Amino acid sequence: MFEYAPAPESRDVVDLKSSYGLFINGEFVDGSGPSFKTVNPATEETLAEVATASSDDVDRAVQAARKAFGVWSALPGAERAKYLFRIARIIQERARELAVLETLDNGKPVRESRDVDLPLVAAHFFYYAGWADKLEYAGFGTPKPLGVAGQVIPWNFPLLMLAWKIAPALACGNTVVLKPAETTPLTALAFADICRQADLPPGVVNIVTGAGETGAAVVAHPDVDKVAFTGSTEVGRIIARTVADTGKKLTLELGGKAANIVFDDAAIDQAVEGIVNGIFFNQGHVCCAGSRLLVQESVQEELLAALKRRLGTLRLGDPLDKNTDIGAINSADQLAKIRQLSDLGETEGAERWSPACELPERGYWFPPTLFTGVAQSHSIAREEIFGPVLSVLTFRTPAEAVEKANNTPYGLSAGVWTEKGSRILWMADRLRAGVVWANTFNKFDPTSPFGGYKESGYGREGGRHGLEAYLDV
Ligand code: TXE
Repeated sequence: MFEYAPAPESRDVVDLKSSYGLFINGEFVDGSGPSFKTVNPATEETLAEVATASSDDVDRAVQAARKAFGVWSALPGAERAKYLFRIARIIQERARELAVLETLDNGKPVRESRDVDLPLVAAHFFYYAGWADKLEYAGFGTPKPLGVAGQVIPWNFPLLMLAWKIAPALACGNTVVLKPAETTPLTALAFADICRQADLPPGVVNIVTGAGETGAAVVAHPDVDKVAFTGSTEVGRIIARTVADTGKKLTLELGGKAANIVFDDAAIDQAVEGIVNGIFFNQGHVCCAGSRLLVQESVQEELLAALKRRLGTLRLGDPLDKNTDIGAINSADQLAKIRQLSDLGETEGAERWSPACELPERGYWFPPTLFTGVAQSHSIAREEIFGPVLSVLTFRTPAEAVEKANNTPYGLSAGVWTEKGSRILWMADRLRAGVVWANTFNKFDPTSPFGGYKESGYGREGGRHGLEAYLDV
């Protein structure tokens, strides 16, 4: 008889060093700031010591990028494409190692890093490689690269956010100084190694690790021409203020509080899968997560019963186990934020529910959680929790669904579940969100532009629109 046997992905595929330096001008070098530890959030074990780039180190990285810009931007697009295709192929070849490394540093289930993150990372390099020699056909007139791009990224999709930022920047002829998040620096450093393997000219990509101060030094550097940031709305505001006094170009991709809207004619089983994927994928550490479920009153009972049954089947635990659905919360700080907002949900009067679920003793964990009886004024309906916590609200009419969905300072994404095509179009027209998914959720593709309305930021990444962020046209 077949027995369910967990299949752990081996961490032996990763060659972890005990310490990592900065990647500047094609070399790994020491940082002059104090080093920091990056830990495995599922076990709290230290994975490695990582260098902190001081503002002098950032200056060296920017100067290297400036010097490389002359060479890189002068290459014919077809030559730049060759490097990007080579990088894409190496990513595919090293996908297993990179997926395990991502899971160790981030806590996400290896099934997700292997089947979602890594294929998308490679796809972005392939896609933008294809644009490098066709920019003059993109409808931008005579496109020119901007120069040195300073890019600061978060910890929820470390390598994928790097790909979103680096692939279009390089395709357009820019050079890059990128700062990964301090809790997930390892795959960015592995990417630095891939740049060397691909013989990318030195200085085209520079990786500077460290905390917010390092990011601030990148953003403020006078020789950076373009800033791209993904992260919290709070830091996005600080960056926007810094950049406002300069001639730099800026794209910001910030938080979200997306509504996943289920009408009474939707296929309930399908909607349940979409709701689960919408909020529990990547432990809910997703800017476009469907964190507010808006369900039509007449199907509320049926949908919630089916949803609770499904949540009971989710497996939380070892992220390296290929059967795990919910991994670890990325950091102690993020866990504290999720706990604080969830407790507030109860204090404010919503009803909390989680399936029976044993949490491992070590590491940072939070069970899949559902709040019913949520009012629009509740903090859990307004603030980005960025964890596996779903707030359920109800509506009666499509107009009320639109009003509630748009009642947020954010506007990154939304989902609509209905069998009626006309209703999908009617809703999509009225939802103030950069992406509207119909009968699906969290679907990403390098050909589609992604970005927000309102406090979710400005500018678009992905697709042809993503090129605009890195070109003077
Ligand atoms: O974000 P920060 P945190 C949201 C989410 C989460 C909250 C806090 O709600 O709970 O933000 O997460 C760098 N100048 N999102 O604290 O601080 C920092 O080192 C320049 C949504 O991790 O914004 C890291 O590399 N850079 C989001 C990056 O900014 C600075 C993804 C993001 O960190 C800086 C992540 C400064 N002054 C969090 N301060 C999304 N949109 O997907 C920090 N950084």
